This record gives sequence, C-alpha cells and structure tokens, in this order.
Amino acid sequence: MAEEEKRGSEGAPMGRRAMLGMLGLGAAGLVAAPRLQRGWEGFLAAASQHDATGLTGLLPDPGGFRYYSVVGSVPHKDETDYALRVGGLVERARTYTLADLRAMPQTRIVHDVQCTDGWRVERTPFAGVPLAHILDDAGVRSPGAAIRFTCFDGAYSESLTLEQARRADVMVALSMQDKPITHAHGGPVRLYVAPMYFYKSAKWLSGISVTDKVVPGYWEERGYAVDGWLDGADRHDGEA
Ligand SMILES: Nc1nc2c(c(=O)[nH]1)N[C@H]1C(S)=C(S)[C@@H](COP(=O)(O)O)O[C@H]1N2
Ligand SMILES: [Mo]
Repeated sequence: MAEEEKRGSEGAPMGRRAMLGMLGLGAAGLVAAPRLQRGWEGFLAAASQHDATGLTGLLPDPGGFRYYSVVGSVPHKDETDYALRVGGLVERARTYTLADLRAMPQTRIVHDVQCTDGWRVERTPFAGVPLAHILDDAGVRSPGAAIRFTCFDGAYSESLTLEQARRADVMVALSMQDKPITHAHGGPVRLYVAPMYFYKSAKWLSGISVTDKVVPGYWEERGYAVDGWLDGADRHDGEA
C-alpha cells in the first residue's frame, strides 16, 4: 500500500509505463490462451483485460473503429443463449431471442460514427429493429418517460429519454457494415443511436427498462454529458 502511494505520487508517466507493461502481458496471455485467438479482435479483447482505463482504445482497428469495453472479459452469446429483456414501466414485459428480433421489421441507417475521443468512421451502415417498434410491442405505461439500457458485460449502461428513443434513427442493431455485429463490436445485439456520440450505443445489449426519469449511464456517472447529441445532428425530437 505504501509502495503504491509512493508510485502514485510520481505522477502520470509511471502510470503510462505501467499500463504499457500490462498491455504487453495481454499479448503474452494471448499466446497461452488459444481460445482467445480470434485475430485482431482477440488481441484487443486480451489486451483490454489488462486495461480497464481505455488505453486499448488507442490501438487502431483496421476498419477505423477502436475496441472499447469497461470490463476485461465479456461472455460470447449467440442464437442459443442470447436474450433481450424488455420491462419496467410497460404493459407487457417481453423477452426476445435473436430469432425473434430478426423476424421483426428492420430498418437500415448509414451515418457517421463519432467517439468523444476524436476518431470517426464515415458512412457506417447499421441495421436492426427500430427501438420504437420494440417499445410499442411492450406498450409504455405511465409514468414512463425514459429508457435505461443494460448490457451482458455486467457493467455498462446507457439512457435515453422516451422522445429520443422513439426516433427513427435509433435502433436495436443486429448488423453493422452489413454483416452480423461481431463480439468485439457488441454483438450479437447492440444499441445504435445514430444522432449521438457512439458512447450512447451500448454494446452487448441485454436489457431495456422503461423508467420514469433518466438514469445516467456508466460514462454519464463518470462525467460524460447525458446529452450526447452530435454537432449538426437533427435535434428536433419526434420529427425523424
Ligand atoms: N457495453 C459497452 N458498450 C459501449 C462501450 C463499452 O465500454 N461497453 N463503449 C462505448 C464507447 S465510448 C464507444 S466509442 C463505442 C465503441 O464501439 P466499438 O468498440 O464497436 O468501436 O461503444 C460504446 N458502447
Ligand atoms: Mo467512445
């Protein structure tokens, strides 16, 4: 403990060296863990297990995206075990399988993806079920006014007002770049909120709960704005 405090007092450079060392451990761990050998995504997943603070996000992905997770390891889910639970202030609580979601009306949006860290991927197609359709299926009841999203990584969460959630450019996404969403990108199902910064687009989506007021999400509790609008995005809720 005393040693940690002494290191801490030496400031940021030590922290960064320690972090790079941990990334090295991540790469070494990959060699010893064949299950994680899934190419670049596997490397990023292994590295992130030693990088809860986001340095992994500085590693460029060939597609322009960067891998983000606030936890080290996230279970893999597919048609055999994926479930999306819709509850809270609704008339009919629902649980959707991947097959259920695929059978519902689909929408496709091509929009630029933008992270608050500064990277951007232009004209990225996402497709899936409009969130408004899922909300109508469950039936929002009074005093429902906001949505809380939870994830099967066990840690991340996000929020939207009901008005934002009903926009046509907000979806429960099943595909990204016209391919099923990979595990690294939050598959098999992630939220996609096209008009807002990408942190609003919760990966590994597992829960949609209607609440009476906005419950700030994971990053929002740590200083991010609950208002995640991209500059120039259509801010006229309900017109989309
Ligand atoms: N479950 C979960 N969702 C998340 C995050 C996360 O750490 N965990 N990070 C957010 C942030 S800050 C960004 S920029 C994008 C990154 O998505 P990507 O890893 O597919 O590039 O996911 C968002 N959704
Ligand atoms: Mo981000």
